[in-house]
Amino acid sequence: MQNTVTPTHCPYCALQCGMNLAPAADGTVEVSERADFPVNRGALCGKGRTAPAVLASGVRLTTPLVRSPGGALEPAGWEAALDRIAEGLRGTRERYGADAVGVFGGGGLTNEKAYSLGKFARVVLGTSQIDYNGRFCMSSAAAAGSRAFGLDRGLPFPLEDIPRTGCVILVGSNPAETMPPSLRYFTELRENGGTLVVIDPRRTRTAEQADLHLAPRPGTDLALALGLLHLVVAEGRTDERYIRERTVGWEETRAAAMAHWPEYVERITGVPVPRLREAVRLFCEPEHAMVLTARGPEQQSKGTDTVSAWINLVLATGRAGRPLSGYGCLTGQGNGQGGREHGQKADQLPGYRKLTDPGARRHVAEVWGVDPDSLPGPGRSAYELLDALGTDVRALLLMGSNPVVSAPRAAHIEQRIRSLDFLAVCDVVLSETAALADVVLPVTQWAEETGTTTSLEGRVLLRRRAIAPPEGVHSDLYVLHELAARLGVEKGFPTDPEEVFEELRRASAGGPADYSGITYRRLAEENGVFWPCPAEPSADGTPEAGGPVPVGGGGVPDGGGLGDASPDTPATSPGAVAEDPVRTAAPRAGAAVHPGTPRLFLDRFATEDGRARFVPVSHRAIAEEPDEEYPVLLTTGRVVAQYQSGAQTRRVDELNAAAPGPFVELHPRLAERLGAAEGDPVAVVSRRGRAVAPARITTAVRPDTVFMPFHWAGEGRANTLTNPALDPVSRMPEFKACAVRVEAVRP
Ligand SMILES: Nc1nc2c(c(=O)[nH]1)N[C@H]1C(S)=C(S)[C@@H](COP(=O)(O)OP(=O)(O)OC[C@H]3O[C@@H](n4cnc5c(=O)[nH]c(N)nc54)[C@H](O)[C@@H]3O)O[C@H]1N2
Ligand SMILES: Nc1nc2c(c(=O)[nH]1)N[C@H]1C(S)=C(S)[C@@H](COP(=O)(O)OP(=O)(O)OC[C@H]3O[C@@H](n4cnc5c(=O)[nH]c(N)nc54)[C@H](O)[C@@H]3O)O[C@H]1N2
Ligand code: SF4
Ligand SMILES: [Mo]
Repeated sequence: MQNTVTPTHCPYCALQCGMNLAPAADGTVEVSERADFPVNRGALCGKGRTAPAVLASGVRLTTPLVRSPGGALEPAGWEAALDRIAEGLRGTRERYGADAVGVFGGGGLTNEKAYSLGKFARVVLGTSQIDYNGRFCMSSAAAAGSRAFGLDRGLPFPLEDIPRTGCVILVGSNPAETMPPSLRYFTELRENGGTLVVIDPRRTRTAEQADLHLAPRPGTDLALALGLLHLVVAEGRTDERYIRERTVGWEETRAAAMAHWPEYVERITGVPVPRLREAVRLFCEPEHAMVLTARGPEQQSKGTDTVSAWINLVLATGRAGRPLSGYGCLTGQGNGQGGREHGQKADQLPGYRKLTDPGARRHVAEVWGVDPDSLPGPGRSAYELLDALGTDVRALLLMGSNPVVSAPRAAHIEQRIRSLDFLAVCDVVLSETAALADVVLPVTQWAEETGTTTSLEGRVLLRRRAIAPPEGVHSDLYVLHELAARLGVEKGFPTDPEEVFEELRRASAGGPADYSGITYRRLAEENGVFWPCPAEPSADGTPEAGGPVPVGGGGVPDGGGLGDASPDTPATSPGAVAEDPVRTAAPRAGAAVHPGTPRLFLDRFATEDGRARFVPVSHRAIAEEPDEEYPVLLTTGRVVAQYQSGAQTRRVDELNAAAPGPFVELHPRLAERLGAAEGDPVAVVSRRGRAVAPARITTAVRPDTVFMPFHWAGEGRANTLTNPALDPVSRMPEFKACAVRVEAVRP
């Protein structure tokens, strides 16, 4: 493998750009263009291009660290560090019970890691207290998608459909900064005569490319979508036949929308009625159209209802489950899609199964070789879990997140983390959260290990190992294997990712996210495979995908449930593939393999009766409206050159040069009132705390709103300010809107 070029994928966002890696003289790797991967066709953003910088030994962790009696983190051997973790977890369980031990995962972990982490929590620790950072990401869209369509796959169609639709409404999404190579799809859409509508309180680099930009007040997308639906009805633009044949629940939804008059919606959102009408015209006139949401409308305490309102608009106009049309969510993290399917979520088992479903418990318990009754029930959501640290949950194993920077109300969460009896963190660098741990384990990174991710398209991809890790660094799978053994479970936690994947195939078989027909070999040959991809039984009844599904361990009950949906889970539109007019993955000649499912719902939705569900929703205010004391709205988000909590990208010189630190984006009118000039430090104060960062004065933001990126720790940490008010369904915190005041900082 050494000295050759290895085709693989970027370690960062959900676009999962293809890239080639070749070993470099300094022991790291060089990134080069991989033109054969269709999604990015060789293009990379600065983060992907510079990712190898984090492999360098001066930057990353290369030895375990254990906190000494004196209180400092000191280098230690693996055996001692693993023993210490096992002791910390076991001791807590013995004293306080299994649910006093928590696990926190991440949507950046590969499918194999996410799967093993969920299994480790339920089988080895016996705890219900596991959740992950994806709760902070796309959980509102996932909840709304599930309740409308019976299934949550972020994009039910590939990105390549975008240039051929007629209109895209992009709601609270800034791909120019967050997924630059994907902008091509929107540019091509416009070149082909389609239109782009962007809805964002800021005039972002994405909004600058739109035919129409609506800039609502943060937190009012629900009213905006209802106003558009009102106009659709009033202007007679509904698709009555589609509504009759493919949906249920229209009457109530229609009534709810009719209560949201355009003038009322203008008052709530600040978007003038003529611009609402223009958006409706652009969306309804072409034959095909799409709505895509990202974190703007989703990271709200009513994010689920907000996404439902957008889905209602798509359904009422007959756009879901039809070629070149539909609703999609642009998932964020590298494995944001797969990471939410295989069991690191509080309420979930692999294959996107429900932990409360007796049939799902039986199936997975059998694969795991355990008694279904031994599996714990659902636990707390991410914020609630972090909030319980030091009280109900006294020890934590954390893998793939940096909540000290990225959790809402971060000063409080930092204090909860500090109050733990025991904290173990696996990371590639010493993040702000790892720095608080009792034990830190240095783990391998993307270029040093093999594993699968599932991109925002629902395309399962193979990341391949290109170089050997430094001595003294092991994989997350090795960590789980060793800890399981120390806690009395000798088998079931292999360190070979392909072996884990083979078990994941069986565990997911028959579930909504069915991976049973996918193999590493197929992934290598086919540039990825879209799920669901069941292992279809051949004529003689033996399951036969790119290889038989091995039945070791518990096994799949008499080969059943593989091709067909199991009785306890809804069918996932098996007919869709045959209907697919523009299928990308064709079955290989002669082999009875399922081709994968690039496009979902073309025949039927994944609900019991095959129809989509309208969900009647009404506008409600954000959890914390501005008042005299806190008169301004704060919203938060991203810049192109930093990634998430910045744990990785703040260690890359080139990225720091481009985005050196936090800032507060504010309108000239607000700046003038404060007497703040460009670059002056300003303080942003909320009921949770105070953050200070230089002013960036721009007319791109609404005068009633300030914006801060959340990539930094310390004084400029945006999450010191954010409000952990949770969505009642998805448990998503309100990252995108809270009340603040802005003050000039005098030296
Ligand atoms: N450079 C970079 N790229 C990334 C990441 C990163 O950290 N850095 N993270 C990855 C991940 S995990 C994710 S989830 C994605 C996120 O990708 P995006 O969702 O595109 O990113 P955000 O900047 O969080 O939010 C998008 C936009 O929402 C707007 N917004 C704020 N409040 C509201 C509101 O109330 N309504 C509406 N309609 N819009 C609002 C913001 O102004 C912002 O421009 O990016 C991925 N890609
Ligand atoms: N104010 C505000 N806050 C937000 C958001 C917002 O828009 N506004 N967005 C939210 C969203 S969408 C997200 S996704 C979260 C993300 O926030 P975090 O969960 O903090 O995400 P990362 O910074 O990517 O943290 C990943 C950590 O895992 C490490 N890591 C990377 N790969 C691996 C691996 O394979 N194994 C292990 N063990 N560790 C690894 C990295 O070095 C890093 O320390 O932030 C949320 N917080
Ligand atoms: S857009 Fe995302 S996947 Fe592509 S290179 Fe940038 S960070 Fe990596
Ligand atoms: Mo995210």
